[in-house]
Amino acid sequence: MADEGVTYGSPARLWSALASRRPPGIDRIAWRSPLRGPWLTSVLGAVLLVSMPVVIITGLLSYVAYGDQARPADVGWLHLPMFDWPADPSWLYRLTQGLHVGLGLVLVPVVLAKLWSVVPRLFAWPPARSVAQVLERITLLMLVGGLLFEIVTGVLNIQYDYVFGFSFYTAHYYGAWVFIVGFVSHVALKLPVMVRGLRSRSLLEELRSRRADTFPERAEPESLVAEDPAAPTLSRRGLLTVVGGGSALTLLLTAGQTIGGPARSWALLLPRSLGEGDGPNDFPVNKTAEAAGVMHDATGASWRLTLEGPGTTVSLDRDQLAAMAQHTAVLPIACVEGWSTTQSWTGVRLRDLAAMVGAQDGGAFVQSLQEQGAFKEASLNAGQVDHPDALLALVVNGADLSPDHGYPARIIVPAMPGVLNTKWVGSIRFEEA
Ligand SMILES: Nc1nc2c(c(=O)[nH]1)N[C@H]1C(S)=C(S)[C@@H](COP(=O)(O)O)O[C@H]1N2
Ligand SMILES: [Mo]
Repeated sequence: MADEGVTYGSPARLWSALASRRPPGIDRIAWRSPLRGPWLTSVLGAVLLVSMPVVIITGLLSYVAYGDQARPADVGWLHLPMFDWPADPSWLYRLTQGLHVGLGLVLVPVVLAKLWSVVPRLFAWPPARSVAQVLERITLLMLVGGLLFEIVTGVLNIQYDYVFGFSFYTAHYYGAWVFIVGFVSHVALKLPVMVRGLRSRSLLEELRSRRADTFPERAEPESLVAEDPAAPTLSRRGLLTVVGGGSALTLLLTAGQTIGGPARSWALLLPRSLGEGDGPNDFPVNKTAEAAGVMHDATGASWRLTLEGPGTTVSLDRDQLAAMAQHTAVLPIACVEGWSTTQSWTGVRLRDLAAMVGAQDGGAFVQSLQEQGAFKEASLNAGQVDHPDALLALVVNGADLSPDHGYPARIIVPAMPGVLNTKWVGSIRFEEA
């Protein structure tokens, strides 16, 4: 229908109708930084282009490493080509998950700077000029919305236990795919623009330039360059230094948990890395025995380990376990939340326990004395049961496990996500191959 001479019949008319309906005040928002421009955006984009795939791939690998515990379990065609997560090298999950969380955090300042560099686009009017542009904007919404959602859920997950009303895993997994679609589309659409932007100036020269010789980039129609630039308050070098400094500070505040020792107290962004326990048991605790509701008498002299196999069931007390062949291995606990700790564990090989009940080459299902909570049980794959360093540990660093670290016995398997290293083990069912 006609309205001020405009009909909405064809896309072209829709765009021009949009153009004439500017929201009041939108012209008055002035983006005047002389630093904004295609070169700056391209530099930040290039950093994200090489680093984001690492965050994406290590995140998806973590989903694979969870194996049968992967959550959400039922993701339809988003289910990954699953493979059995290996038990070698022992630092594998520590590396992949450390990269995922560490790089994810370190890139936050770069992401914020990139968003700042393109923010005038958000307020551009008309919001769309063509069908192609509408589609592009949808991918941008997926890119930015998905990424901010992943940052918020990821950061909250390493700070607090279960602050969500929904499952972290489910939210972070679906959010990841929204982001991935946005990321891949954005790269496909913008790669040539980025390459052109990078070529428009010399990085070395920018890194040498001071505020006094900071001028806006060459303005082209529809470019990010301010029409009415203000005087610079910072050089491009200064801006990149602030962003890089922000990333370096983030690294400092997270890496302490991996470096260990006194550096652990700097790890403000990974607060669970702060040590608890005494002497040989002085290393991070994910959940204390008290919080898990594992009562003292259940783990006392009456404790028995139940082993189930294809034909038999065996019950052992702690002295009987301690009388079996003991094996020592130096292995990390690497938590999905990004912290890790490497200790020397001693106990019985899982494959020896499997052999006791006539099981060979199969996986295992471990149950804790803990009655509530998502981590009270875990499935291990065949390679994880069979590895010579895969243990039911009784001892850590030469001393009995403390109650908080899983006394009377806990699982410890190389390269396995921390969450599957079940504490306060009550029973293990060994499956047939
Ligand atoms: N029964 C039980 N086992 C558990 C957990 C738990 O909550 N309950 N937490 C898991 C998680 S998430 C991690 S990272 C490791 C941490 O082991 P630690 O507390 O000895 O450092 O234990 C795992 N084993
Ligand atoms: Mo964990």
